[in-house]
Amino acid sequence: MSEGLFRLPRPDRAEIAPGAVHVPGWLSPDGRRELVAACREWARGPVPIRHTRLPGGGVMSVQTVCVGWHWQPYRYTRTAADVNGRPVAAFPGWLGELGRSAVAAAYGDPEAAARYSPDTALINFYDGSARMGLHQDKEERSDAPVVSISIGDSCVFRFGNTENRGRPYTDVELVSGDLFVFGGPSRFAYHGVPKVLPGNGDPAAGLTGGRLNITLRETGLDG
Ligand code: MD3
Ligand code: FE
Repeated sequence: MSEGLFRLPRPDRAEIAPGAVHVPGWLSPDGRRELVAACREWARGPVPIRHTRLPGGGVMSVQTVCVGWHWQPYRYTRTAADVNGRPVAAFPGWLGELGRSAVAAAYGDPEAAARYSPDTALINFYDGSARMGLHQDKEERSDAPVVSISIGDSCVFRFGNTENRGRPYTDVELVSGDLFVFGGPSRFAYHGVPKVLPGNGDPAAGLTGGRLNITLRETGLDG
């Protein structure tokens, strides 16, 4: 049987912009299942997953839980003053290893991989109607890459420019298991998730509905 008859070809690796590399299907089914299980534990506590409150009084449609450092608009802290005041879960060594293997896969650069030392993970859960508007991530004091892993329902990911929320931007479909690494000139680009695509989730990974995204970052903060 020729799988080419039944599956659209997906490239091994695609550089969407300088330093922005998409690696379709990077995380194995077992890796997805284990990562979903870890995220479920973090979602329970010590700081439960929540809809982040915005300073203007709104709440994000996405639900987020943090590991290593707690992000709230627009800073990182060790304790979650906006949730329950507790210290966030420690950033485990295996998650740093996952980040280094992701950088190696995206860039094919063993030295860039070896020096990557993420100290925070933001875990975002999208139900079918959640979205994330175009924004930049600027709270980190490091220009190290951001590693993003998607599991569950697919989405439209919008990758913009570093100047403003407008065009030009590129829309990319992210599927369960896909890796995206944003470094170099792409590190401070605007980006967002305008749409989750229903009904093509990943039950084998333990997600019957919705989309999970895990981003690893270096905060550049100490202590
Ligand atoms: C490009 N999350 O948590 S991941 C976020 O799918 C966030 O949940 C989206 O944007 C999500 O801040 C997009 C891809 C991503 C994450 C961080 C980036 C792309 C990025 C930082 C700089 C440039
Ligand atoms: Fe972001």
